[in-house]
Amino acid sequence: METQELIEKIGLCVARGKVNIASPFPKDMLGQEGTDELTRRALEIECPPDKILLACNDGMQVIGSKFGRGEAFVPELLMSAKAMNAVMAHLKPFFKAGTVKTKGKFLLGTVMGDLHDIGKNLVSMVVEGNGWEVIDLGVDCKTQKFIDKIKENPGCIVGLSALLTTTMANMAKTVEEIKAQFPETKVIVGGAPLSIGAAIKMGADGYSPNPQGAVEYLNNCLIAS
Ligand code: B1M
Repeated sequence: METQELIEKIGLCVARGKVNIASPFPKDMLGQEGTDELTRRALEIECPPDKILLACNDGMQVIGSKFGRGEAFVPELLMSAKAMNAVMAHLKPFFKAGTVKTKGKFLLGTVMGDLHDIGKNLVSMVVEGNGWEVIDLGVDCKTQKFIDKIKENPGCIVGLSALLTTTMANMAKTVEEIKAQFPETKVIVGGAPLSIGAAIKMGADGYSPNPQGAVEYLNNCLIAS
């Protein structure tokens, strides 16, 4: 396979969620190589890692948009995220070596009192898959935990997730405290009980109902800065 063909195939496998040759998903790609094998091969023939990453971002864009339009669902998104992670595992050494630069740091956590993390983990994977370094603080994060980590990571963008109507109040307090101590720090919120109105009311800079929207918000922050 030519270099360009290989790169395009990797992007397609991300969009379709094809992780490796053994993966039974998606059915129509049974027995075909996935992102794992293709990325290894691409790097062996010295494909530029940043070109591979760009193709993957396009692939994530495809599945993210489908998800946004209701044409793809959580399992497909998870498979694409998994396929993307398989690429990232191969590209990680290049990130560490500085050959490929991450776009910035995204500090992400589920707010205090809330143990739901499936959506947050999805956001984490998709954002990481789009070239950001994600610092995942986990679940039940007290405001102070965010404050401490912002101090350690100047310039980061913060993401808060909440799944319970009751923990939205904790989210609002966390946003308020972050904004009081770090007025320049951008905060995006998300999670099932949230809405754009609730996000504005609590003083957040951004809101997204899905991972792809979070990526778009982050990428727009880059353009604006
Ligand atoms: Co709970 N739970 N749960 N739960 N749980 C809900 C949320 C609930 C709606 C169920 C119901 O009653 N119908 C309800 C909340 C009601 C409300 O407040 N309005 C509820 C409740 C009440 C509870 C408990 C209180 C139950 C109890 O103990 N009596 C309890 C609370 C525990 C706690 O947190 N303190 C509880 C516990 C649990 C489990 C631990 C059993 C488990 C969580 C396991 C885990 O996460 N590791 C669980 C689950 C699985 C659910 C449901 C069934 C599924 C949630 C989920 O993962 N959805 C949920 C019912 C439902 O949603 N149908 C329910 C899939 C996930 C991909 O979607 O998280 O929305 P979501 O994430 C989306 C978007 O919201 C967005 O992107 C994701 C992908 O599209 N998004 C962001 C999320 N964060 C974002 C951040 C962003 C941007 C986008 O930027 C920063």
